[in-house]
Amino acid sequence: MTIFAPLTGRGGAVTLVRLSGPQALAIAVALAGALPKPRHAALRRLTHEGRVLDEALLTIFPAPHSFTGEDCAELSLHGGRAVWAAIAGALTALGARPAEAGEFSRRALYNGKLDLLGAEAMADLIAAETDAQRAQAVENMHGLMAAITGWREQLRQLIARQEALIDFPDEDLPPEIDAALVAGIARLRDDMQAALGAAPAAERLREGLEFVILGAPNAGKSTLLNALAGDDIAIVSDQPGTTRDALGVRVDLGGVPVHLTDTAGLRETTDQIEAEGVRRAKARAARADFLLLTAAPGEAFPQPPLGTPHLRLRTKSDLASSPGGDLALSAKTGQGLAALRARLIQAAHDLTDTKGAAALARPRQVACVRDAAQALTAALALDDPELRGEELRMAAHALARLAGAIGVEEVLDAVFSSFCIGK
Ligand SMILES: Nc1nc2c(ncn2[C@@H]2O[C@H](COP(=O)(O)OP(=O)(O)OP(=O)(O)O)[C@@H](O)[C@H]2O)c(=O)[nH]1
Ligand SMILES: [Mg+2]
Repeated sequence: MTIFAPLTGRGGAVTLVRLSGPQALAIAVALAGALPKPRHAALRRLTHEGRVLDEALLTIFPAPHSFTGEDCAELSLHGGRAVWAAIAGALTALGARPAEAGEFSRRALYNGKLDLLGAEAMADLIAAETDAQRAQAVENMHGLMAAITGWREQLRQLIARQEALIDFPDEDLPPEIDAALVAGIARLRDDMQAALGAAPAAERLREGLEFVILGAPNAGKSTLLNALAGDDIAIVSDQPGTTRDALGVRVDLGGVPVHLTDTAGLRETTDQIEAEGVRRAKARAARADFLLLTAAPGEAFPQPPLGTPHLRLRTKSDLASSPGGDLALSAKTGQGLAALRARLIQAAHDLTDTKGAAALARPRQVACVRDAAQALTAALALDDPELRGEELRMAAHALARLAGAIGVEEVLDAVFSSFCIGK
């Protein structure tokens, strides 16, 4: 079936429409007359049932040299609802139907124009809000598949060598060949472990980080949130216990998207609403990627949950200097704010740094690599060539699932449902 959809959003001066499928070129002829040379744009008057609908640039991409791998035609129409409605009506009358979300990409995948990892990365690229997210997604569009293809090739060779060994009777097994095989399996397993170690950083970058401001009532938490957001988000007052709800704002820290949350001041209280605020503050702190612990001069810092990276910020430094803490801040004079921002950017980078390892940014990808690495670890614990060969095949199976070479149907809906129409 031939499908069509606008590739551009509403409201622009131009609407770019793609038509893909077996009838794409015939429909283009019916609408525009003579076709231009492939991949050369030409101005055409679009007519249907004797009515002129628009004047548009037409470009054709005969199969297989198109995004979907099918015959495609693209029309750059004048923007606006009426033009789009007229063209969509004509295309439908000529036998095409509107594309579903992600349908172009799905066809590209079936036709070998796009691989599963590339499709996932493309979805991430379209969703990227900051520069570091964009960079990771662009790199993953080809880099991830290249890394996984390398692993699959190594594994294929290991399996071939293992199978060659199966034919040797036990007593004749050449020990140096077996040792080389074991070393090869261990190396591949270590590569995968490195990628798994970096995966939390890749996932954090894809999803954004959670930074939480924590401290006693009146420590200056809401003032700090407003200063970092550059906006008047949270109510500030000299009354302790002002903030009750956890209040979030998205900030871009050196290209990394960070959700920064202001919380209720931590204290024992009989006020039920405030107590709920304190409970929420602690819950946010427990799952934060990074904590900004605040304390006014002379007061104690809250205890961070074990293992959560944090900075201890001495607030209101214009009022009194006080020992302890990593950084002194004053919202009044601005002291320490630039230094704080630099430290937070550094923390955001550290938390999302994959250190050159393949950036497994989705739980699906992590699960497949974990299965493969586990199978290799199991293989290393086995001496029997047949049993070891079985584990190697399990690892190969996990990597094939990762690359979308098998089991692709199970994940397609999940991947493409996140696409918009026209992708
Ligand atoms: N002098 C001075 N006053 C500050 C500074 N930062 C905050 N304050 C004042 O301290 C008071 C409390 O500030 P908030 O930002 O509301 O404190 P909070 O930690 O959010 O307080 P709760 O929401 O009640 O937990 C307000 O009167 C602020 O104006 C600062 O750097 N210097
Ligand atoms: Mg507050």
